[in-house]
Amino acid sequence: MPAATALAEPKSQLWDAIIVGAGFAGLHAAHALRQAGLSCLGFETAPDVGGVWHWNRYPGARCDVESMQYSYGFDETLQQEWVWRERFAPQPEILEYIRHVADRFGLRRHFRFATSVTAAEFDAAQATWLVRTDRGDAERARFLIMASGGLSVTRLPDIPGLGTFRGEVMHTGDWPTRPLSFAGKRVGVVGTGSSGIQAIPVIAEHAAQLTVFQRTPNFVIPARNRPLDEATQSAWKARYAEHRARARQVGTFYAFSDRSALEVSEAERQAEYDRRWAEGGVNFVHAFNDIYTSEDANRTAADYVRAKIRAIVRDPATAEALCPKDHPLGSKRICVASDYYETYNRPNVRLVDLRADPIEGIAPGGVRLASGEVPLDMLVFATGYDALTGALTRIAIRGRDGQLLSEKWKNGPVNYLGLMTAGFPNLFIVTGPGSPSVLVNMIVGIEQHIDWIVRCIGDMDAAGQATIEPEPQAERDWVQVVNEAAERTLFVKANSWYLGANIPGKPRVFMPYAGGIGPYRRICDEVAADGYRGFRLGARVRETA
Ligand code: NA7
Repeated sequence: MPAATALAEPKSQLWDAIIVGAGFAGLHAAHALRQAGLSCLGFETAPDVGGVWHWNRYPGARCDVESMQYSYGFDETLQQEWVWRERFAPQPEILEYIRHVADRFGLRRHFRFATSVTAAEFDAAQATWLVRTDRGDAERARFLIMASGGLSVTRLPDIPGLGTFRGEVMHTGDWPTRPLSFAGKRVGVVGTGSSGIQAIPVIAEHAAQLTVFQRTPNFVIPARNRPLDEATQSAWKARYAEHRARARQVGTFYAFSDRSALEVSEAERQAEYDRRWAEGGVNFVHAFNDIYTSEDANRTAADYVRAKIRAIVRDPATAEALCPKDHPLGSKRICVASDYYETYNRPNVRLVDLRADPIEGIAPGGVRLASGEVPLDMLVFATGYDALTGALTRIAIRGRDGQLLSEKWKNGPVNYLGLMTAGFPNLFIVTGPGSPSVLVNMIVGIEQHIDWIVRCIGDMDAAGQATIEPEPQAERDWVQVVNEAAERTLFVKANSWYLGANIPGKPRVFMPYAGGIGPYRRICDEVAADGYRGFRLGARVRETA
Protein backbone atom coordinates (compact mmCIF):
# COMPACT_ATOMS: atom_id res chain seq x y z
CA MET A 1 0.00 0.00 0.00
CA PRO A 2 1.35 3.45 -0.85
CA ALA A 3 1.60 5.90 2.01
CA ALA A 4 -1.48 8.03 2.53
CA THR A 5 -1.35 11.22 0.49
CA ALA A 6 -0.84 14.43 2.41
CA LEU A 7 -4.01 16.06 1.09
CA ALA A 8 -7.27 14.96 2.64
CA GLU A 9 -9.41 13.07 0.16
CA PRO A 10 -13.13 13.66 0.10
CA LYS A 11 -15.50 11.50 2.04
CA SER A 12 -17.57 9.14 -0.02
CA GLN A 13 -20.47 11.49 -0.74
CA LEU A 14 -20.61 12.91 -4.22
CA TRP A 15 -22.79 16.01 -4.12
CA ASP A 16 -24.80 17.07 -7.09
CA ALA A 17 -23.60 20.61 -6.52
CA ILE A 18 -21.28 22.58 -4.32
CA ILE A 19 -22.27 26.21 -3.80
CA VAL A 20 -19.80 28.93 -2.87
CA GLY A 21 -21.47 31.69 -0.87
CA ALA A 22 -24.59 32.01 1.29
CA GLY A 23 -25.86 35.38 0.17
CA PHE A 24 -29.02 35.92 -1.85
CA ALA A 25 -27.59 33.79 -4.68
CA GLY A 26 -26.24 30.89 -2.66
CA LEU A 27 -29.39 30.56 -0.58
CA HIS A 28 -31.62 30.56 -3.61
CA ALA A 29 -29.34 28.00 -5.25
CA ALA A 30 -29.62 25.68 -2.24
CA HIS A 31 -33.37 26.05 -2.19
CA ALA A 32 -33.85 25.51 -5.92
CA LEU A 33 -31.49 22.53 -6.07
CA ARG A 34 -33.27 20.83 -3.16
CA GLN A 35 -36.63 21.53 -4.73
CA ALA A 36 -35.37 19.78 -7.85
CA GLY A 37 -34.32 16.76 -5.78
CA LEU A 38 -30.60 17.50 -6.09
CA SER A 39 -28.13 17.31 -3.21
CA CYS A 40 -25.94 20.27 -2.37
CA LEU A 41 -23.32 21.53 0.01
CA GLY A 42 -22.44 25.17 0.46
CA PHE A 43 -19.44 26.98 1.91
CA GLU A 44 -19.54 30.50 3.30
CA THR A 45 -16.70 32.62 4.70
CA ALA A 46 -18.98 34.52 7.10
CA PRO A 47 -20.32 32.90 10.25
CA ASP A 48 -23.88 33.14 8.94
CA VAL A 49 -25.99 33.82 5.87
CA GLY A 50 -26.28 37.25 4.23
CA GLY A 51 -23.42 37.76 1.78
CA VAL A 52 -22.77 41.48 1.20
CA TRP A 53 -25.54 42.25 3.66
CA HIS A 54 -23.64 40.41 6.36
CA TRP A 55 -20.45 42.39 5.75
CA ASN A 56 -21.76 45.86 4.84
CA ARG A 57 -22.80 46.91 8.37
CA TYR A 58 -21.48 50.43 8.06
CA PRO A 59 -23.69 53.23 9.38
CA GLY A 60 -26.27 54.26 6.80
CA ALA A 61 -25.94 51.08 4.69
CA ARG A 62 -29.12 50.74 2.71
CA CYS A 63 -30.32 49.30 -0.58
CA ASP A 64 -30.99 51.73 -3.42
CA VAL A 65 -33.66 49.46 -4.93
CA GLU A 66 -37.05 49.83 -3.26
CA SER A 67 -37.80 47.18 -0.65
CA MET A 68 -40.92 45.81 -2.36
CA GLN A 69 -38.72 44.94 -5.33
CA TYR A 70 -35.49 43.96 -3.60
CA SER A 71 -36.69 40.57 -2.40
CA TYR A 72 -37.16 37.04 -3.69
CA GLY A 73 -40.06 36.32 -5.99
CA PHE A 74 -39.89 32.52 -5.90
CA ASP A 75 -42.42 31.99 -3.12
CA GLU A 76 -45.82 33.65 -3.04
CA THR A 77 -46.46 33.04 0.67
CA LEU A 78 -43.07 34.48 1.58
CA GLN A 79 -43.67 37.67 -0.36
CA GLN A 80 -47.17 38.05 1.03
CA GLU A 81 -46.16 37.51 4.64
CA TRP A 82 -42.96 39.49 4.89
CA VAL A 83 -43.51 43.09 5.96
CA TRP A 84 -41.00 45.73 4.84
CA ARG A 85 -40.78 48.77 7.06
CA GLU A 86 -39.10 51.37 4.87
CA ARG A 87 -39.15 52.45 1.23
CA PHE A 88 -35.43 51.64 0.98
CA ALA A 89 -34.55 48.93 3.48
CA PRO A 90 -31.55 49.49 5.73
CA GLN A 91 -28.93 46.75 6.03
CA PRO A 92 -30.25 45.31 9.35
CA GLU A 93 -33.72 44.85 7.84
CA ILE A 94 -32.36 43.13 4.72
CA LEU A 95 -30.21 40.85 6.84
CA GLU A 96 -33.24 40.03 8.98
CA TYR A 97 -35.12 39.10 5.79
CA ILE A 98 -32.30 36.87 4.53
CA ARG A 99 -32.11 35.12 7.91
CA HIS A 100 -35.86 34.66 7.86
CA VAL A 101 -35.65 33.03 4.40
CA ALA A 102 -32.85 30.74 5.61
CA ASP A 103 -34.95 29.67 8.62
CA ARG A 104 -38.19 29.37 6.75
CA PHE A 105 -36.79 27.06 4.08
CA GLY A 106 -34.29 25.26 6.33
CA LEU A 107 -31.32 26.38 4.25
CA ARG A 108 -28.59 26.78 6.87
CA ARG A 109 -28.15 23.01 7.18
CA HIS A 110 -26.80 22.88 3.62
CA PHE A 111 -23.91 25.23 4.44
CA ARG A 112 -20.64 25.08 6.33
CA PHE A 113 -20.06 28.58 7.69
CA ALA A 114 -16.83 30.35 8.62
CA THR A 115 -15.27 28.28 5.86
CA SER A 116 -13.63 29.71 2.75
CA VAL A 117 -13.12 27.80 -0.45
CA THR A 118 -9.45 28.04 -1.38
CA ALA A 119 -9.22 25.74 -4.39
CA ALA A 120 -11.40 23.84 -6.84
CA GLU A 121 -10.12 21.39 -9.38
CA PHE A 122 -11.95 19.69 -12.21
CA ASP A 123 -11.33 15.97 -12.46
CA ALA A 124 -11.94 15.14 -16.11
CA ALA A 125 -11.86 11.37 -15.60
CA GLN A 126 -14.76 11.48 -13.16
CA ALA A 127 -16.40 14.67 -14.41
CA THR A 128 -16.44 16.09 -10.89
CA TRP A 129 -15.11 19.10 -9.05
CA LEU A 130 -12.91 18.61 -6.00
CA VAL A 131 -13.32 21.59 -3.72
CA ARG A 132 -11.01 22.41 -0.83
CA THR A 133 -11.40 24.90 2.00
CA ASP A 134 -9.27 26.70 4.57
CA ARG A 135 -10.64 24.32 7.21
CA GLY A 136 -9.46 21.20 5.47
CA ASP A 137 -12.70 20.18 3.77
CA ALA A 138 -12.24 18.30 0.51
CA GLU A 139 -15.59 17.61 -1.13
CA ARG A 140 -16.60 16.45 -4.55
CA ALA A 141 -19.56 17.49 -6.65
CA ARG A 142 -20.77 17.11 -10.21
CA PHE A 143 -21.36 20.84 -10.50
CA LEU A 144 -19.77 23.87 -8.89
CA ILE A 145 -21.88 26.99 -8.50
CA MET A 146 -20.01 30.21 -7.76
CA ALA A 147 -22.47 32.38 -5.85
CA SER A 148 -19.57 34.29 -4.38
CA GLY A 149 -20.82 37.79 -5.18
CA GLY A 150 -19.76 40.59 -7.49
CA LEU A 151 -18.87 43.00 -4.71
CA SER A 152 -17.39 40.82 -2.01
CA VAL A 153 -13.63 41.28 -2.23
CA THR A 154 -12.90 44.60 -0.53
CA ARG A 155 -10.03 46.80 -1.53
CA LEU A 156 -7.83 48.93 0.71
CA PRO A 157 -5.68 51.35 -1.25
CA ASP A 158 -1.97 50.95 -1.07
CA ILE A 159 -1.17 54.15 0.85
CA PRO A 160 2.29 54.37 2.39
CA GLY A 161 2.26 54.18 6.17
CA LEU A 162 -1.26 52.74 6.49
CA GLY A 163 0.02 50.07 8.87
CA THR A 164 1.42 52.71 11.21
CA PHE A 165 -1.92 54.43 11.95
CA ARG A 166 -2.60 54.30 15.73
CA GLY A 167 -6.38 54.68 15.50
CA GLU A 168 -9.04 52.29 14.26
CA VAL A 169 -9.18 51.39 10.55
CA MET A 170 -12.37 50.03 8.94
CA HIS A 171 -13.55 49.18 5.45
CA THR A 172 -17.24 49.70 4.77
CA GLY A 173 -17.47 46.27 3.11
CA ASP A 174 -15.92 44.46 6.06
CA TRP A 175 -17.42 46.39 8.92
CA PRO A 176 -16.80 45.07 12.45
CA THR A 177 -19.70 43.38 14.23
CA ARG A 178 -18.71 44.91 17.59
CA PRO A 179 -20.46 48.18 18.47
CA LEU A 180 -18.50 51.25 17.41
CA SER A 181 -18.86 54.76 18.71
CA PHE A 182 -17.89 57.84 16.76
CA ALA A 183 -18.76 60.13 19.67
CA GLY A 184 -16.06 62.66 20.41
CA LYS A 185 -13.81 61.24 17.68
CA ARG A 186 -12.06 62.74 14.71
CA VAL A 187 -13.04 60.49 11.83
CA GLY A 188 -11.71 60.37 8.27
CA VAL A 189 -13.63 58.78 5.38
CA VAL A 190 -11.73 57.93 2.19
CA GLY A 191 -13.98 57.33 -0.81
CA THR A 192 -17.23 58.86 -2.04
CA GLY A 193 -18.92 56.03 -3.96
CA SER A 194 -22.26 54.51 -2.91
CA SER A 195 -20.90 53.31 0.44
CA GLY A 196 -19.08 56.50 1.39
CA ILE A 197 -21.99 58.79 0.53
CA GLN A 198 -24.35 56.70 2.70
CA ALA A 199 -21.97 56.55 5.66
CA ILE A 200 -20.82 60.20 5.63
CA PRO A 201 -24.10 61.85 6.76
CA VAL A 202 -24.59 59.35 9.59
CA ILE A 203 -20.99 59.53 10.84
CA ALA A 204 -21.18 63.34 10.68
CA GLU A 205 -24.08 63.30 13.13
CA HIS A 206 -22.03 61.52 15.77
CA ALA A 207 -18.38 62.38 15.24
CA ALA A 208 -16.65 65.38 16.77
CA GLN A 209 -15.02 66.07 13.44
CA LEU A 210 -15.41 64.38 10.05
CA THR A 211 -12.95 64.81 7.20
CA VAL A 212 -13.99 63.42 3.82
CA PHE A 213 -11.14 62.57 1.47
CA GLN A 214 -12.61 62.74 -2.03
CA ARG A 215 -10.80 61.70 -5.19
CA THR A 216 -13.74 61.80 -7.62
CA PRO A 217 -17.08 63.44 -6.82
CA ASN A 218 -20.16 61.43 -7.73
CA PHE A 219 -23.68 62.40 -8.69
CA VAL A 220 -25.82 61.86 -5.59
CA ILE A 221 -29.59 61.77 -5.88
CA PRO A 222 -31.67 62.21 -2.69
CA ALA A 223 -33.27 58.93 -1.55
CA ARG A 224 -36.37 60.49 0.06
CA ASN A 225 -36.56 57.41 2.19
CA ARG A 226 -39.68 57.07 4.34
CA PRO A 227 -41.62 54.45 6.27
CA LEU A 228 -43.53 52.15 3.97
CA ASP A 229 -47.20 52.64 4.69
CA GLU A 230 -49.70 49.83 4.92
CA ALA A 231 -51.71 50.96 1.87
CA THR A 232 -48.69 51.03 -0.47
CA GLN A 233 -47.56 47.66 0.77
CA SER A 234 -51.00 46.04 0.42
CA ALA A 235 -51.54 47.46 -3.04
CA TRP A 236 -48.20 46.09 -4.13
CA LYS A 237 -48.85 42.68 -2.60
CA ALA A 238 -52.24 42.40 -4.26
CA ARG A 239 -50.44 42.39 -7.60
CA TYR A 240 -47.17 40.74 -6.63
CA ALA A 241 -47.32 37.96 -9.23
CA GLU A 242 -47.90 40.49 -12.00
CA HIS A 243 -45.16 42.77 -10.67
CA ARG A 244 -42.65 39.93 -10.51
CA ALA A 245 -43.46 38.90 -14.06
CA ARG A 246 -42.74 42.42 -15.21
CA ALA A 247 -39.57 42.64 -13.12
CA ARG A 248 -38.27 39.59 -14.98
CA GLN A 249 -38.31 41.75 -18.11
CA VAL A 250 -37.17 45.10 -16.75
CA GLY A 251 -35.30 44.38 -13.51
CA THR A 252 -36.38 47.28 -11.35
CA PHE A 253 -39.53 49.27 -12.10
CA TYR A 254 -38.39 52.68 -12.96
CA ALA A 255 -40.62 55.20 -14.62
CA PHE A 256 -38.83 54.84 -17.96
CA SER A 257 -39.48 57.61 -20.41
CA ASP A 258 -40.01 57.40 -24.15
CA ARG A 259 -38.88 60.99 -24.75
CA SER A 260 -35.47 62.37 -25.52
CA ALA A 261 -34.14 65.05 -23.20
CA LEU A 262 -33.37 67.06 -26.35
CA GLU A 263 -36.87 67.00 -27.87
CA VAL A 264 -38.61 68.84 -25.02
CA SER A 265 -38.47 72.49 -24.05
CA GLU A 266 -36.12 73.74 -21.34
CA ALA A 267 -39.13 74.33 -19.05
CA GLU A 268 -40.48 70.81 -19.57
CA ARG A 269 -37.09 69.29 -18.95
CA GLN A 270 -36.64 71.28 -15.77
CA ALA A 271 -40.11 70.29 -14.56
CA GLU A 272 -39.39 66.62 -15.19
CA TYR A 273 -36.07 66.76 -13.33
CA ASP A 274 -37.73 68.70 -10.47
CA ARG A 275 -40.42 66.06 -10.19
CA ARG A 276 -37.95 63.20 -10.11
CA TRP A 277 -35.55 64.98 -7.74
CA ALA A 278 -38.47 65.50 -5.34
CA GLU A 279 -39.53 61.87 -5.64
CA GLY A 280 -35.98 60.62 -5.01
CA GLY A 281 -34.05 57.51 -5.99
CA VAL A 282 -32.58 56.11 -9.19
CA ASN A 283 -35.73 57.04 -11.11
CA PHE A 284 -34.03 60.37 -11.71
CA VAL A 285 -31.74 58.92 -14.39
CA HIS A 286 -34.71 57.56 -16.34
CA ALA A 287 -36.26 60.99 -16.78
CA PHE A 288 -35.48 60.76 -20.50
CA ASN A 289 -34.68 57.81 -22.72
CA ASP A 290 -31.27 59.00 -23.88
CA ILE A 291 -29.54 59.97 -20.63
CA TYR A 292 -27.47 56.78 -20.81
CA THR A 293 -26.76 57.02 -24.51
CA SER A 294 -26.36 60.67 -25.58
CA GLU A 295 -23.74 62.97 -24.11
CA ASP A 296 -25.83 66.03 -24.91
CA ALA A 297 -28.91 64.59 -23.22
CA ASN A 298 -26.81 63.46 -20.30
CA ARG A 299 -25.35 66.94 -19.84
CA THR A 300 -28.83 68.36 -19.19
CA ALA A 301 -29.28 65.97 -16.24
CA ALA A 302 -25.72 66.48 -15.01
CA ASP A 303 -26.13 70.29 -15.16
CA TYR A 304 -29.33 69.97 -13.15
CA VAL A 305 -27.57 68.03 -10.38
CA ARG A 306 -24.60 70.41 -10.39
CA ALA A 307 -27.00 73.33 -9.96
CA LYS A 308 -28.62 71.54 -7.01
CA ILE A 309 -25.21 70.99 -5.40
CA ARG A 310 -24.36 74.69 -5.77
CA ALA A 311 -27.74 75.63 -4.30
CA ILE A 312 -27.50 73.27 -1.33
CA VAL A 313 -23.86 73.59 -0.27
CA ARG A 314 -23.21 77.00 1.25
CA ASP A 315 -19.43 77.20 0.85
CA PRO A 316 -18.82 77.87 -2.87
CA ALA A 317 -15.39 76.18 -2.93
CA THR A 318 -16.79 73.03 -1.29
CA ALA A 319 -19.77 73.04 -3.67
CA GLU A 320 -17.48 73.29 -6.66
CA ALA A 321 -15.29 70.44 -5.42
CA LEU A 322 -18.43 68.31 -4.99
CA CYS A 323 -19.57 68.88 -8.59
CA PRO A 324 -18.68 65.92 -10.81
CA LYS A 325 -17.19 67.13 -14.07
CA ASP A 326 -15.12 64.28 -15.45
CA HIS A 327 -17.78 61.70 -16.28
CA PRO A 328 -21.37 61.59 -17.51
CA LEU A 329 -24.13 61.17 -14.94
CA GLY A 330 -24.79 57.46 -14.40
CA SER A 331 -21.62 56.29 -16.15
CA LYS A 332 -20.28 55.52 -12.70
CA ARG A 333 -22.95 53.87 -10.61
CA ILE A 334 -25.43 56.55 -9.65
CA CYS A 335 -25.47 57.22 -5.90
CA VAL A 336 -28.56 57.57 -3.75
CA ALA A 337 -28.37 58.93 -0.22
CA SER A 338 -30.07 61.06 2.40
CA ASP A 339 -28.77 64.54 3.27
CA TYR A 340 -25.45 63.97 1.51
CA TYR A 341 -24.84 67.47 0.18
CA GLU A 342 -26.52 69.08 3.23
CA THR A 343 -23.93 67.34 5.43
CA TYR A 344 -21.21 69.64 4.07
CA ASN A 345 -22.99 72.60 5.68
CA ARG A 346 -22.29 71.16 9.14
CA PRO A 347 -19.54 72.93 11.07
CA ASN A 348 -17.88 69.60 11.98
CA VAL A 349 -17.49 68.41 8.37
CA ARG A 350 -14.62 69.23 6.02
CA LEU A 351 -14.12 68.09 2.43
CA VAL A 352 -10.61 67.48 1.16
CA ASP A 353 -10.34 67.46 -2.62
CA LEU A 354 -7.54 64.98 -3.19
CA ARG A 355 -7.06 66.16 -6.74
CA ALA A 356 -5.91 69.50 -5.36
CA ASP A 357 -4.35 68.22 -2.14
CA PRO A 358 -3.32 64.57 -2.50
CA ILE A 359 -2.67 62.05 0.27
CA GLU A 360 1.08 61.62 0.64
CA GLY A 361 0.88 58.96 3.29
CA ILE A 362 -0.59 57.91 6.59
CA ALA A 363 1.13 58.74 9.85
CA PRO A 364 0.45 57.27 13.32
CA GLY A 365 -1.73 60.28 14.15
CA GLY A 366 -3.61 60.87 10.89
CA VAL A 367 -3.52 61.40 7.15
CA ARG A 368 -0.60 63.31 5.65
CA LEU A 369 -1.76 65.59 2.83
CA ALA A 370 0.45 67.72 0.62
CA SER A 371 -0.84 70.67 2.69
CA GLY A 372 -0.15 69.09 6.10
CA GLU A 373 -1.43 66.41 8.47
CA VAL A 374 -5.11 65.87 9.33
CA PRO A 375 -5.20 64.42 12.87
CA LEU A 376 -7.59 61.46 13.15
CA ASP A 377 -8.77 58.84 15.64
CA MET A 378 -10.57 56.66 13.09
CA LEU A 379 -10.11 56.01 9.40
CA VAL A 380 -12.95 54.58 7.35
CA PHE A 381 -12.15 53.26 3.89
CA ALA A 382 -15.11 53.31 1.54
CA THR A 383 -12.80 52.41 -1.31
CA GLY A 384 -14.77 49.67 -3.00
CA TYR A 385 -14.13 46.22 -4.32
CA ASP A 386 -12.26 44.05 -6.76
CA ALA A 387 -15.60 43.85 -8.50
CA LEU A 388 -17.14 40.97 -10.43
CA THR A 389 -14.00 38.90 -10.98
CA GLY A 390 -12.20 39.25 -7.61
CA ALA A 391 -14.14 36.56 -5.76
CA LEU A 392 -13.59 34.11 -8.62
CA THR A 393 -9.94 34.69 -9.43
CA ARG A 394 -8.72 34.68 -5.83
CA ILE A 395 -9.73 31.00 -5.55
CA ALA A 396 -7.38 28.58 -7.30
CA ILE A 397 -10.00 27.29 -9.74
CA ARG A 398 -8.43 24.79 -12.13
CA GLY A 399 -10.30 23.45 -15.13
CA ARG A 400 -9.26 20.96 -17.75
CA ASP A 401 -5.53 20.26 -17.89
CA GLY A 402 -4.99 22.22 -14.69
CA GLN A 403 -5.64 25.59 -16.32
CA LEU A 404 -6.18 28.35 -13.73
CA LEU A 405 -9.21 30.61 -14.15
CA SER A 406 -7.15 33.61 -13.00
CA GLU A 407 -4.67 32.81 -15.77
CA LYS A 408 -7.36 32.36 -18.42
CA TRP A 409 -8.88 35.70 -17.41
CA LYS A 410 -5.65 37.66 -17.03
CA ASN A 411 -6.65 39.94 -19.90
CA GLY A 412 -10.25 40.19 -18.73
CA PRO A 413 -13.14 37.81 -18.14
CA VAL A 414 -14.09 35.64 -21.11
CA ASN A 415 -17.23 33.57 -20.92
CA TYR A 416 -20.47 32.57 -22.61
CA LEU A 417 -23.64 34.29 -21.39
CA GLY A 418 -21.72 35.17 -18.23
CA LEU A 419 -22.67 31.71 -17.02
CA MET A 420 -19.78 29.44 -18.00
CA THR A 421 -16.27 29.62 -19.37
CA ALA A 422 -14.62 27.21 -21.82
CA GLY A 423 -12.20 24.74 -20.30
CA PHE A 424 -14.05 24.78 -16.98
CA PRO A 425 -16.85 22.24 -17.43
CA ASN A 426 -19.76 22.21 -15.00
CA LEU A 427 -18.64 25.46 -13.38
CA PHE A 428 -21.51 27.91 -13.19
CA ILE A 429 -21.04 31.56 -12.28
CA VAL A 430 -23.95 33.49 -10.79
CA THR A 431 -24.36 37.17 -11.74
CA GLY A 432 -20.72 37.56 -12.68
CA PRO A 433 -19.06 39.35 -15.58
CA GLY A 434 -20.80 38.94 -18.94
CA SER A 435 -24.27 38.94 -17.36
CA PRO A 436 -26.48 41.93 -16.45
CA SER A 437 -25.46 41.47 -12.77
CA VAL A 438 -24.75 44.83 -11.11
CA LEU A 439 -26.59 46.81 -13.77
CA VAL A 440 -29.96 45.37 -12.78
CA ASN A 441 -31.86 44.46 -9.63
CA MET A 442 -29.45 41.81 -8.32
CA ILE A 443 -32.17 39.54 -6.98
CA VAL A 444 -33.95 39.41 -10.33
CA GLY A 445 -30.61 38.54 -11.97
CA ILE A 446 -29.87 35.92 -9.33
CA GLU A 447 -33.23 34.19 -9.71
CA GLN A 448 -32.88 34.12 -13.48
CA HIS A 449 -29.39 32.60 -13.27
CA ILE A 450 -30.22 30.01 -10.63
CA ASP A 451 -33.40 28.94 -12.41
CA TRP A 452 -31.47 28.54 -15.67
CA ILE A 453 -28.69 26.55 -13.99
CA VAL A 454 -31.03 24.20 -12.16
CA ARG A 455 -33.04 23.62 -15.32
CA CYS A 456 -29.81 22.96 -17.22
CA ILE A 457 -28.70 20.33 -14.69
CA GLY A 458 -32.15 18.71 -14.90
CA ASP A 459 -32.04 18.66 -18.70
CA MET A 460 -28.56 17.16 -18.64
CA ASP A 461 -29.58 14.45 -16.20
CA ALA A 462 -32.64 13.61 -18.28
CA ALA A 463 -30.46 13.30 -21.39
CA GLY A 464 -27.71 11.32 -19.64
CA GLN A 465 -25.14 14.07 -20.06
CA ALA A 466 -22.33 14.60 -17.60
CA THR A 467 -20.52 17.70 -18.72
CA ILE A 468 -21.32 21.09 -20.17
CA GLU A 469 -18.99 23.87 -21.19
CA PRO A 470 -19.05 26.62 -23.81
CA GLU A 471 -17.62 26.21 -27.27
CA PRO A 472 -14.64 28.62 -27.50
CA GLN A 473 -16.26 30.34 -30.50
CA ALA A 474 -19.51 30.89 -28.58
CA GLU A 475 -17.68 32.70 -25.82
CA ARG A 476 -15.66 34.79 -28.25
CA ASP A 477 -18.96 35.82 -29.84
CA TRP A 478 -20.50 36.60 -26.46
CA VAL A 479 -17.59 38.81 -25.44
CA GLN A 480 -18.29 40.72 -28.65
CA VAL A 481 -21.99 41.04 -27.76
CA VAL A 482 -21.09 42.35 -24.28
CA ASN A 483 -18.63 44.88 -25.73
CA GLU A 484 -21.11 46.11 -28.32
CA ALA A 485 -23.85 46.53 -25.71
CA ALA A 486 -21.47 48.60 -23.57
CA GLU A 487 -20.36 50.74 -26.49
CA ARG A 488 -23.95 51.80 -27.12
CA THR A 489 -23.97 53.41 -23.67
CA LEU A 490 -22.05 56.09 -21.82
CA PHE A 491 -20.82 53.55 -19.26
CA VAL A 492 -17.54 53.31 -21.13
CA LYS A 493 -16.91 57.03 -20.60
CA ALA A 494 -15.92 56.75 -16.94
CA ASN A 495 -13.10 55.13 -15.03
CA SER A 496 -15.35 52.93 -12.94
CA TRP A 497 -15.20 49.57 -11.21
CA TYR A 498 -17.53 48.30 -14.00
CA LEU A 499 -14.34 48.46 -16.09
CA GLY A 500 -11.94 47.32 -13.39
CA ALA A 501 -10.45 50.82 -13.43
CA ASN A 502 -10.28 51.02 -9.62
CA ILE A 503 -7.79 48.16 -9.30
CA PRO A 504 -4.23 48.98 -10.33
CA GLY A 505 -3.16 46.55 -13.06
CA LYS A 506 -6.64 45.09 -13.65
CA PRO A 507 -7.45 44.85 -17.38
CA ARG A 508 -9.85 47.54 -18.59
CA VAL A 509 -12.81 45.58 -19.87
CA PHE A 510 -16.42 46.62 -19.40
CA MET A 511 -17.62 43.57 -17.47
CA PRO A 512 -21.41 43.55 -17.10
CA TYR A 513 -23.80 42.94 -20.01
CA ALA A 514 -25.56 46.26 -20.62
CA GLY A 515 -28.27 44.95 -22.94
CA GLY A 516 -30.91 44.59 -20.19
CA ILE A 517 -32.28 41.68 -18.21
CA GLY A 518 -35.28 41.07 -20.53
CA PRO A 519 -33.26 40.61 -23.72
CA TYR A 520 -30.63 38.67 -21.76
CA ARG A 521 -33.24 36.29 -20.34
CA ARG A 522 -34.63 35.70 -23.81
CA ILE A 523 -31.17 34.85 -25.15
CA CYS A 524 -30.49 32.42 -22.29
CA ASP A 525 -33.89 30.76 -22.72
CA GLU A 526 -33.47 30.44 -26.48
CA VAL A 527 -30.03 28.90 -26.05
CA ALA A 528 -31.47 26.30 -23.66
CA ALA A 529 -34.46 25.59 -25.88
CA ASP A 530 -32.13 25.14 -28.81
CA GLY A 531 -30.33 22.21 -27.15
CA TYR A 532 -27.91 24.50 -25.29
CA ARG A 533 -26.63 26.10 -28.47
CA GLY A 534 -22.99 27.15 -28.14
CA PHE A 535 -22.33 24.65 -25.34
CA ARG A 536 -20.50 21.37 -25.71
CA LEU A 537 -22.24 18.58 -23.85
CA GLY A 538 -20.44 15.38 -22.85
CA ALA A 539 -21.95 11.97 -22.21
CA ARG A 540 -22.00 10.48 -18.74
CA VAL A 541 -18.79 8.71 -17.76
CA ARG A 542 -19.31 4.98 -17.27
CA GLU A 543 -19.59 3.85 -13.65
CA THR A 544 -16.39 2.14 -12.56
CA ALA A 545 -16.41 -0.70 -10.03
P1 NA7 B 1 -16.96 52.37 -5.19
O1 NA7 B 1 -18.18 52.77 -5.90
O2 NA7 B 1 -15.89 51.64 -5.93
O3 NA7 B 1 -16.34 53.69 -4.55
C1 NA7 B 1 -15.03 53.71 -4.04
C2 NA7 B 1 -14.64 55.13 -3.72
O4 NA7 B 1 -13.34 55.13 -3.16
C3 NA7 B 1 -14.57 56.02 -4.96
O5 NA7 B 1 -15.01 57.29 -4.60
C4 NA7 B 1 -13.08 56.02 -5.26
O6 NA7 B 1 -12.64 57.12 -6.00
C5 NA7 B 1 -12.52 56.02 -3.88
N1 NA7 B 1 -11.13 55.56 -3.84
C6 NA7 B 1 -10.65 54.37 -4.22
N2 NA7 B 1 -9.32 54.32 -4.03
C7 NA7 B 1 -8.96 55.51 -3.52
C8 NA7 B 1 -7.74 56.08 -3.11
N3 NA7 B 1 -6.59 55.41 -3.21
N4 NA7 B 1 -7.74 57.33 -2.63
C9 NA7 B 1 -8.89 58.01 -2.55
N5 NA7 B 1 -10.08 57.54 -2.91
C10 NA7 B 1 -10.11 56.31 -3.40
O7 NA7 B 1 -17.28 51.46 -3.91
P2 NA7 B 1 -18.55 51.53 -2.95
O8 NA7 B 1 -18.32 50.58 -1.84
O9 NA7 B 1 -18.89 52.92 -2.60
O10 NA7 B 1 -19.72 51.01 -3.86
C11 NA7 B 1 -19.64 49.77 -4.51
C12 NA7 B 1 -20.98 49.27 -4.86
O11 NA7 B 1 -21.51 48.64 -3.70
C13 NA7 B 1 -22.02 50.25 -5.18
O12 NA7 B 1 -22.03 50.69 -6.45
C14 NA7 B 1 -23.30 49.54 -4.86
O13 NA7 B 1 -23.64 48.67 -5.89
C15 NA7 B 1 -22.93 48.76 -3.69
P3 NA7 B 1 -12.51 57.06 -7.60
O14 NA7 B 1 -13.92 57.19 -8.11
O15 NA7 B 1 -11.92 55.70 -7.92
O16 NA7 B 1 -11.62 58.16 -7.96
